[in-house]
Amino acid sequence: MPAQNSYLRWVSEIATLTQPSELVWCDGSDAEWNALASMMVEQGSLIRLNEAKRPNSFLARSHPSDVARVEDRTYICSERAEDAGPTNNWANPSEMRRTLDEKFSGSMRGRVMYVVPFAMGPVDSPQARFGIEITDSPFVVLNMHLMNRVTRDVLSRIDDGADWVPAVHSVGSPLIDSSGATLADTSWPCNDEKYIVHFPETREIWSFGSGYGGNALLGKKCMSLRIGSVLGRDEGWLAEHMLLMKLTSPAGKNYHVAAAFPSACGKTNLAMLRPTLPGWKVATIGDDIAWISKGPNGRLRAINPEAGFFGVAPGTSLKTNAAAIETMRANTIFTNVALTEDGDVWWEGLTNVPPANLTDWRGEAWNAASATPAAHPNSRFTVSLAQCPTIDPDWNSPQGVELDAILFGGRRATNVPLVVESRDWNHGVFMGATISSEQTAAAEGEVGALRRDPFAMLPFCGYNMGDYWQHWLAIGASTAPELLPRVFQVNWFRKGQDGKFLWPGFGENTRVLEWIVARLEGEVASVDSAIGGLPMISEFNVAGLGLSPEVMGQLFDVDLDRWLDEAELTEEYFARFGDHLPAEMSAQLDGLRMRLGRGERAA
Ligand code: GTP
Ligand code: SPV
Ligand code: MN
Repeated sequence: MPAQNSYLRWVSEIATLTQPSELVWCDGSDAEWNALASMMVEQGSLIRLNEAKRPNSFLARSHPSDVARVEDRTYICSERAEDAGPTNNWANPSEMRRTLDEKFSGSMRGRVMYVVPFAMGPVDSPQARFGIEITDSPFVVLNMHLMNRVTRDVLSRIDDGADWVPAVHSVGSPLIDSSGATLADTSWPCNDEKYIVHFPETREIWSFGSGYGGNALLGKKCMSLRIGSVLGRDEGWLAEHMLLMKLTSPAGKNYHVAAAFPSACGKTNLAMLRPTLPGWKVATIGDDIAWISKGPNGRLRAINPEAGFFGVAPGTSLKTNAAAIETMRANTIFTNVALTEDGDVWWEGLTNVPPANLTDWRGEAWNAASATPAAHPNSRFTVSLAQCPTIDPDWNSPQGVELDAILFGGRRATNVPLVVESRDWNHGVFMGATISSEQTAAAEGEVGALRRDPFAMLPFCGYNMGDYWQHWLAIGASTAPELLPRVFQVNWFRKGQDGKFLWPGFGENTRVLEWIVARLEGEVASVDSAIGGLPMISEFNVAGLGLSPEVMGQLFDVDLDRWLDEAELTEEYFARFGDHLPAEMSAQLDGLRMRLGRGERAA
């Protein structure tokens, strides 16, 4: 890791390599925000939204080829290929350094190089980590103002000896070519060739060619998850793709819940849940990333390292997520949503009927008869956590919150019941390790294809996934069982024969949380099934939902043959990890098969 003060040398090395025309040290101030936003509006790369309807808010339209994370261009360059493991793209670090040298050489010519010091987590938290992102994208700087704690304080901490992660980002579109000729700028500069690169041993990040989301906001997936997971492995903590929330029961007792769902599978919705059952309250702490470590009393504590939301826009409405709608009332950056006639935003699902005379995310006129969606399926809003009406007053607490329950979920039309409780921690790790989910638009690839997404970390684990499972097992083994959070699997997405969701979801997910709390309090029994503890249907609160006994049966059905098929696929999947597969994972699979063979299912 770079030593004290070395950031000055690093900044000048990167400037020498990338040859920007100007260098700006950022401070995260409002003045900086206003100046950058106005400049981008003037250049035509941001559209200022109607001040009366959406104050201090902007729309960006990306290049149509730069709309999501690019997993096949994302690399983990550990010294040894096996330390990246079978689920990551590995590249030889010295070869990759040569490639990056070439790509970044002169890549900022004619552009401003911004140096953005940031903290992940409250600056004073023992769990906080510092980083410096160098970028040639003012759009990235604006987004980082909302997503991270951008402050010069970080530089003083580094001066005092704190560790930090260097992160270099270039859109890869210089404005002066190698012969010195000036090139025209575009409203969303990027490069056809993209590299999102991590060096886990030296804890460095290099990102080239994309300006979108997690590809470019390097504090997010690159630092807080890929590099974060490596730091966690080495230092005994966990960096997770999880929402974080406080749930208050009608009895006034608080429970902290973390939940890992794959990208675009409902973390933001659950984090801002509006309970439909009287007396329940939800307070939001985070919607994407949790850093979990053992506190002085042995219990697991979590912080949200981020300071903002980068949420999926389509499907977000007053009905599905009123708190999100309220959060983005002002001071918000929208990317790839549609623009209304009066300078506001729209996306599929915001209202049933689209307003007339929309402009789609590509800047083309759009109406309800158009063949393509008005907003890109991975269009997003960037906004500060502080604006969320349901934000937990403790979201900034340096100590974080003690976890009572961990949920694993995914999008599964079949097989996986609405909720199942793990038998114990190790079984919970097995549940996390075997998550499959239908792919969403959050990354390039075939939407809908079922894929393994262990711990919802498939695209985000910075080291061998088998070793990561071992790390989870070790955290459990070193903690008294009664201090550990209880682990559950949930699935809001099971479908009936008609192809429709069986479960109303959203606010009604309170009912699942109610059952989970009743389990934590020992107030209800669970029914032992081959895959874990299921609710007794008679004790699961669906009052007023009008679900037929048949639907209830389907929601909780455990089909033994289909689960034996799943077990077969799990065995094949596990085999990919070779020596890195913890023996405990094989033992868990054997246990599952034995219980399935005995025909254990819900009563
Ligand atoms: P990333 O930000 O990509 O990590 O994802 P996220 O998990 O925060 O995604 P988000 O909460 O934005 O997921 C949104 C998608 O989940 C939309 O398609 C929603 O309609 C869907 N969704 C969320 N909750 C529910 C639910 O309870 N039932 C159903 N059927 N869909 C849901
Ligand atoms: C995800 O894809 O899981 C996100 C969005 O949260 S991005 O930050 O672009 O990765
Ligand atoms: Mn995410």
